[in-house]
Formats: sequence, C-alpha cells, structure tokens
Amino acid sequence: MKTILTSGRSGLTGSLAGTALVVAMGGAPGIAFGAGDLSRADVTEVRIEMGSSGDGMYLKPDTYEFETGKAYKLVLVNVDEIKHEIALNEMGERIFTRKVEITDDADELVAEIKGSIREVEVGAGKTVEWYIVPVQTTDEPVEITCELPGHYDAGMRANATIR
Ligand SMILES: [Cu+2]
Repeated sequence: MKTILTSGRSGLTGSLAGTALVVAMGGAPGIAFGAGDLSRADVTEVRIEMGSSGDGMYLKPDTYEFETGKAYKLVLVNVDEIKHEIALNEMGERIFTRKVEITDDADELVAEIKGSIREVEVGAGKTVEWYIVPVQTTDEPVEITCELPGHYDAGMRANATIR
C-alpha cells in the first residue's frame, strides 16, 4: 500500500481520518485520490425507515451492505408517531462519521454535528441525515438496532455488512 495518501492537506482532521484514507485506499489500490478527495466523494444514499406495523416495529429494509472507503448518506426516516433511534453498535466502531445533519421543515440547516457518533435518535415524523465512511470490514453481518425499551424485541433490528 502506498503511504503518501496520509500526507498533505485533508478536509478531514485527526488520526481517524488518516486511518480512513489508508483503509479506503487499501480497498482500491489502483485509484489515486488526493488526501482531500474523500470528503467530496460521490455519496451513496441509503434510506433507513423506522416505523410500526400491525405486528410490531421495524427497520426497513432489514439488510444493508456497505463498502469501505465509499461515502454514504444514511437517511434516517422515522415515519412513526413515536421517536426511534438507529444504534450502529459494532458497525459504529468501523465507520468514520463525517457529520450528522439536521434541517427544518423548510430544508434550512438547523445543525451539523461532527465527531464520533454511535446512535442517533429521530423524533416522530422526522428525518436526520448521517454521513459516514466505512473504514473497516465486518467479519460477518452485524446488527443495527433501535435500543429504546422494547423496540428491539418488537423487531427493530437489521443486518449490516461492510465489505
Ligand atoms: Cu424504536
């Protein structure tokens, strides 16, 4: 693996960003991105719907696949009348969070939250966007869950794999 990728200026800061770049390039040795390009890479949108149905609660879809080094926007859509959350659990240790973005009903920015994030709660009928870059593969599918009391047992779990 080339090591020049961690040098130079980057839009990301901190050692984890450096790790992300190294891992990203490890997955695609023939492609020469500059160090700053990761934060502007094409973003793949992944919708995660949270809700209730007649026979319980759900995350929809219930299976997700990600690739290391690719940028994703997780669109957390709560269609329910109660709050829910997305807890990445083990997957949370294998991603770099670029930001969590919250906008109001007019689509105006309310907040951008940056740093290491493992769980995001979403109010009833609201949507939050979570921008991530997976940096490490999972050996097997891991569970994304809603950890609010009773919700996991009601069905709020999904499998995620990072390749
Ligand atoms: Cu829930």
